[in-house]
Amino acid sequence: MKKIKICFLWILLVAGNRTLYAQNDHFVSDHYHKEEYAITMRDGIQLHTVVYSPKDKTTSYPILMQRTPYSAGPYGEGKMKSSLGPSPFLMHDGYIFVYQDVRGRWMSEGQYDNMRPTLAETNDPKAIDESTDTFDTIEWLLENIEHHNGRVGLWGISYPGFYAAAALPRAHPNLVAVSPQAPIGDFYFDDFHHNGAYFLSYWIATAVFGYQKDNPVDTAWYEAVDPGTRDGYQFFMDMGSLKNADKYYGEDNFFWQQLKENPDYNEFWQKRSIIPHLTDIKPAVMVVGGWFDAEDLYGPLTIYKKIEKNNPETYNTLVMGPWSHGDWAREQGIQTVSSIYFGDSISTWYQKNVEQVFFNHFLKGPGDGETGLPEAYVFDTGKNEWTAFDEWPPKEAQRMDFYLGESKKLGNELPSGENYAEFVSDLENPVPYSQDIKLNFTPRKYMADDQRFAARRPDVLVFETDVLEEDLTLVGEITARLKVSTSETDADWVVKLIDVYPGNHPNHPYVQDGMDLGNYHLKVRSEVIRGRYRESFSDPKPFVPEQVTPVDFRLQDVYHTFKKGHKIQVQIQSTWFPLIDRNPQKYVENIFKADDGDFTNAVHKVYFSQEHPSSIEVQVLPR
Ligand code: PG9
Repeated sequence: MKKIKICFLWILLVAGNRTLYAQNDHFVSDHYHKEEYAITMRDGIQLHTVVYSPKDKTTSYPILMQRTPYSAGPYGEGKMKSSLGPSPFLMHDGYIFVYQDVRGRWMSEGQYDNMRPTLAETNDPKAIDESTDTFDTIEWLLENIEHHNGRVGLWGISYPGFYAAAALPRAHPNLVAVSPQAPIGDFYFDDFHHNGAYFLSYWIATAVFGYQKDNPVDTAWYEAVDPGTRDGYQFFMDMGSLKNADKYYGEDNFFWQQLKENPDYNEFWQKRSIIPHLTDIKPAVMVVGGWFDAEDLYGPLTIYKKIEKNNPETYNTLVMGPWSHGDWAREQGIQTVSSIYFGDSISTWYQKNVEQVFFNHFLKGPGDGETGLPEAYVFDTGKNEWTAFDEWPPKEAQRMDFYLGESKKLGNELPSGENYAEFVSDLENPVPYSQDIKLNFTPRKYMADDQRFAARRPDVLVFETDVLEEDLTLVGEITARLKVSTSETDADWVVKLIDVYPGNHPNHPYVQDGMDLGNYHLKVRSEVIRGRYRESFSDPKPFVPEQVTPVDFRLQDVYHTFKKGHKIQVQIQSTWFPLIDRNPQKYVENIFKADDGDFTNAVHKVYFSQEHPSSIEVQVLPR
């Protein structure tokens, strides 16, 4: 395990890179020639494909492709794909860049399918999935594009990250390097649901994307349909039950219909997960994600771990940085999420020292496993430094349990005596997920927001350690093990793990207006479970009123040092609005179809006694 700091040398280089980025538009026109093709798949469907080839024909180049539902262009001349274009390092290096509208999207023919299920073995030569479409595209490119060196790479962020991962099963032999970045792994645990709770904030994305071929992806939904307010909290409160959302969606918005008709983790969602198919992987893989990625955090971590488990011989690496969704692909000097500053030029450093090294090695260089990159480059969001691990999570990690206790205490000892804390979960006054809730596309920056406002609400239970006398570093997965009861028959449970800064913590120049870092409550990790799924995501069960019930669930990995002088805090609540929809708290068959009259307040209890202990299980790195 090697620790590295981003040295100030990079400040100088970044200055250079900024002009590098500024050249993008002219650089593309000056150095790349653009062609558009309709490539025929094995079942006769044609996919719109845009190819940018270097004008310098004196040498050959690898192909680096991205498959996307967000339009491959035509875009204007001189402008390669906008926010998800390649880094300027790769652009200057010289590649044949390819962008493709996936089946059924934009200028490609065929029927779109959300997270198209990966084919089971079949003898049907015309059977298709995203892997066969990628295979057929690569075959055509190798046959018809000149000056390639026979090697193909594939990458993409978010949904395009899913298409990169979906090409891994039965990959084309010339596909030698794949980088799924913030990939969707499973729509039931990424983006739209978190442990069964519906991410209402995604509701807008569904409307905007629409998943119809001609839906203008850049039409701001709340400009197209007057919501009557810009206040996201108020808009969703006024909406009431999810079934009232129909008036904003067209009946033909099949994505919304899919969400409404499949509230449980049923076969519809299960067959769309890429996770079970990550076996017999041949290409080299580099998975990239952000610790504060509000959309796809399950995907990168689960895809990396599954490939590692199923394919020990495959080159498979992980990069997890202090980023929200897709930050690493954008050049920005200062890396902050909410008011937390992580460093300068972190994305530029990654693009030059990690991503460019990975692709050049496998697409231009020796192509063996000796890239010089570590198994896992992981950023400590407490110390603001990268660590190179030789496995993730690190094998030296040790389990530690933090028990909830009386007087709001959080400690490593099993509590004694009988005790619990209770609160009224008032659905007319749900706990906001942030203090800044706009009616926007999706809340991409909330995951490092200050949580003081929540800690001071009567419907948020707070437990915290004494001031730490030495640093404590958490790595890997976290498990919440709660003992709860409710006066009603359904409930959501939200757990937030928080780093409480000292009252005199110094500020930095990038603190958001009006914010002060003294006593900042940094949300290191948070997660929710819809209580009906506590035993199974496929088989929901109501609660028995007032019966003490275990609710265990996973919070995604972290790498965070709680420094000496800080405190570790756990917050527990049952609403998180409008990040997730409100649970009626009265058990109904399908919450997407609940009536407004089904919503009822409830008294919830969390127990922390010897007989019914509640705890947070973490993994710590020995000092
Ligand atoms: N994973 C993100 C997303 C998927 C579907 C709808 C809305 C957002 C993304 O691709 O950005």
